[in-house]
Amino acid sequence: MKITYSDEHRQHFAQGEIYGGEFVTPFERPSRIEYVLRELKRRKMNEFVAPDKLDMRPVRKVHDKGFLEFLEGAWDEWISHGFRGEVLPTVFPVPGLFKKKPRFIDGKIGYYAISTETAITAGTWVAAKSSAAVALEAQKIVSLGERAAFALCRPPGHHAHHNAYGGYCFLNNAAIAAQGFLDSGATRVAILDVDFHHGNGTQDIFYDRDDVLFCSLHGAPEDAFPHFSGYRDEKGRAKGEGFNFNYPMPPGTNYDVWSAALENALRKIKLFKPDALVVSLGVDTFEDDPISFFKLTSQDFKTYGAAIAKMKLATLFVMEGGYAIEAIGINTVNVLEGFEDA
Ligand code: OKP
Ligand code: ZN
Repeated sequence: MKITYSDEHRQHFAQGEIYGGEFVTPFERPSRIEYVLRELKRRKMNEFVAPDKLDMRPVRKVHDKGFLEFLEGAWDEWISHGFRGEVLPTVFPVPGLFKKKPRFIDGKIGYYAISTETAITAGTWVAAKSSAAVALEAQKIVSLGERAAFALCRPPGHHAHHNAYGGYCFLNNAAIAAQGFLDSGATRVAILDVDFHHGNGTQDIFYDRDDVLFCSLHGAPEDAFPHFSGYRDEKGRAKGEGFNFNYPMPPGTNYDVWSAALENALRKIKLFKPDALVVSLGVDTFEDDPISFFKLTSQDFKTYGAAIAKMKLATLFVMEGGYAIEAIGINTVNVLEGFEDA
């Protein structure tokens, strides 16, 4: 299958994140992508496509205008105050006090951020746009008739809300691609999020809508980031009610349990009769992932790639998380190979 990719992802290379009270190198780092590229090439998956310049129309449909302006201008505004580090939040609105957008940059960061591990740097906006362009290019390839494509996105996207960033995500690549499918003539699009973390941003963006079905398998919010969403009773709102399905699972979850949830989600997707399927492909469900707690083996990735293929849908894989650096390539390409060989 064709793989869309841009090396502009390297423009986003934050130096630090707060983890366990320490300032450490972010788990989400440029080398992740190098490992995926290396493994793709090793297995002769060589059909790389560079993206066109980002079409902002689908981006504006899924993200808030003020939010996009904030992301675009945050770095310049930050340094204009003489700040010398990376853009990090220091304040957050507590429930009940979430009223107005502040004027000063510190306040605005807290207004738009969901969490502290995600620094904005000089190149973040360029990289975030390139990641969305990579997703949209792959969407176009599938809309034009290919059975599947892989968008090698970085930074990831599924934690980015309509109007908020965090969890290493700025623009919601999977949501933008789903919108791209609709704008290219699809009537219904399903998004299957197999990243270890709840796709809170994607859920937020489509929560009121019945044209995009969202299913997410993830670590239960009691124990796992992003902590405040991903419960089973979040089913959608208004017209969107019944078009959102969460599968939270506890620490230690292995493939037996995980694949039963996958089968259930695939059944919902089948009943929805989508014109296209977007897979938010995070491989942080891996047993050796340093920040996650599921127990999938490398072989399991191949098995579920084949299960997704059995849906016989036009399928777009969008890269999300995965932090066991050396295994990311193997696990990601196992999904794609399992899909292609099915
Ligand atoms: C992004 B993706 C703070 C922990 C924050 C953030 C993880 C973001 C994962 N104590 N960890 O879904 O892989
Ligand atoms: Zn994740």
